[in-house]
Amino acid sequence: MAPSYLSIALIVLGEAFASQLPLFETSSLSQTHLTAKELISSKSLQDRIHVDNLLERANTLYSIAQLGEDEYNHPTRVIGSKGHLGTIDYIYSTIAQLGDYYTLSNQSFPAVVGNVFESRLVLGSEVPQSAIAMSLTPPTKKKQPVFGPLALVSNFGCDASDYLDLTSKIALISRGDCPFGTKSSLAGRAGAIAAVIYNNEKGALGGTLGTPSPDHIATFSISDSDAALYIKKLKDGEEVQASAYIDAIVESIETTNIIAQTKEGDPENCVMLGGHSDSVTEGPGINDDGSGSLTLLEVATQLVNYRVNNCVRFAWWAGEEEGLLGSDYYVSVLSPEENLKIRLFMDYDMLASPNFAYQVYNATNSLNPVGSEELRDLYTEFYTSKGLNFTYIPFDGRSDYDAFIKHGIPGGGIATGAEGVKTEKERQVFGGVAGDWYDPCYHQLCDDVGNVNLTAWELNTKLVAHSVATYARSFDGYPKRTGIEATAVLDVPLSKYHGPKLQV
Ligand code: DTR
Ligand code: ZN
Ligand code: ZN
Repeated sequence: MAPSYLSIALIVLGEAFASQLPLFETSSLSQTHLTAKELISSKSLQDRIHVDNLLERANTLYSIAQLGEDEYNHPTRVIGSKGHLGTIDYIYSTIAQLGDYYTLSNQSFPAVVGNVFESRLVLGSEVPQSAIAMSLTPPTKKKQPVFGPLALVSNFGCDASDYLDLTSKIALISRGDCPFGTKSSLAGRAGAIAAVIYNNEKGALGGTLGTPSPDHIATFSISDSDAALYIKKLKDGEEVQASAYIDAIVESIETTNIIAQTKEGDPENCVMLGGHSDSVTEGPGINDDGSGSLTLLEVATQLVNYRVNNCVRFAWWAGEEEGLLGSDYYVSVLSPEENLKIRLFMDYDMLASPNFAYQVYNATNSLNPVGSEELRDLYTEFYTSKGLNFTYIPFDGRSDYDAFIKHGIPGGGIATGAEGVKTEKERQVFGGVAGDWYDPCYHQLCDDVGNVNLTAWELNTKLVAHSVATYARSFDGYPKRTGIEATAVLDVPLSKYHGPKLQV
């Protein structure tokens, strides 16, 4: 039998042999060229991961972030910017150039974005240094300073009964018990012209008002210490004059998730992974989350050399920094049937922090969708097999796994740290600098190509390749899906975070 028939016959014998066969080119048969691909294997895919390719992609992404300079005066890939549009184009075209291995789609959705151009708060005769205009805050009236007496709101300001008539006053409200947006709305309904939310924990606050409301008013946050003097004065019956000024815009824009799914592989049993394509306004986001997005791109590029038994679905989310907008939207429009096809979701957000720790989401099946624990253990076994340490981090609602685990889909992921501080013990096992942030350039202009640790990035990309290959090859032994109900209980109060910004 001519070799070409033999080789084709061998291919159709199925996986039992094909995975042991070397790659071979068959001779033409009735003009059909069959190139037999080996079945995906973790080691083989990992061996195709090289840091030079990642670094080249990082340089490309930085150049794309520079497209945002004319509008923002610095590189950025924030949603709505030319830097983000360029990122989406780069991802889409890279996958499209791989031929017809993937079904490629873009999912557009409406996203609310805010920008604070200028703000100033004066309490009495002081300018509190901790004052921050909250994300998605509306401007003060006519974008001009407003003046009025400060009024202390009772309790946590979570009920209308906590508010007296605040007409022409500036509300001073404690953090706690309900989202910042609720406080702003209630203050607005009581007639306040601005609101100041003070921290009930030590330190400055920050945060977002979340989904805009017509009742929202211009809202600042300040630290507990900056508020203390004025709380005392007001409780002592003294009058405190204040002024607030915010020039801001809140608007709805269309933005786009990119989804790429292998055409091969069981479409009823998909392994899904994601990273976010956007950065914050402040900088190019090469680590956050260029590292995750580019890792996905590189793994997707190398995966085309293999056959898969289960489908692999890559997602690049838009609007993560605004509050997980893209992954929230994606999960919200999944039908129950489509939801059940996703066997697990792996979140890859910040894989290369310069002062890294190898961090694994500490999911447990008792608190999270069944299967989250098995995914967690895949990560920890990988690090251990390399003689490496790792630490656990909580499911705190700060990244794109949130919508998945809240809708019954097993989730997990790895990270290398953001504004958390590296401990001495972590320095001993990971190196770096104790007492510094894991990523000292987190959400800053300096999150550029020099802000990635290449050793951590290459290793974590090999781990991502391992996670893809493992499940693309087989779900044997992995828990079946049990339903789409929310079975996740986050390690922190449910509403404290939803995305990188605090909302409570
Ligand atoms: N990557 C961050 C969000 C994030 C996810 N997990 C953590 C843990 C600690 C701090 C931040 C985060 C971002 O997109 O800003
Ligand atoms: Zn991120
Ligand atoms: Zn971020």
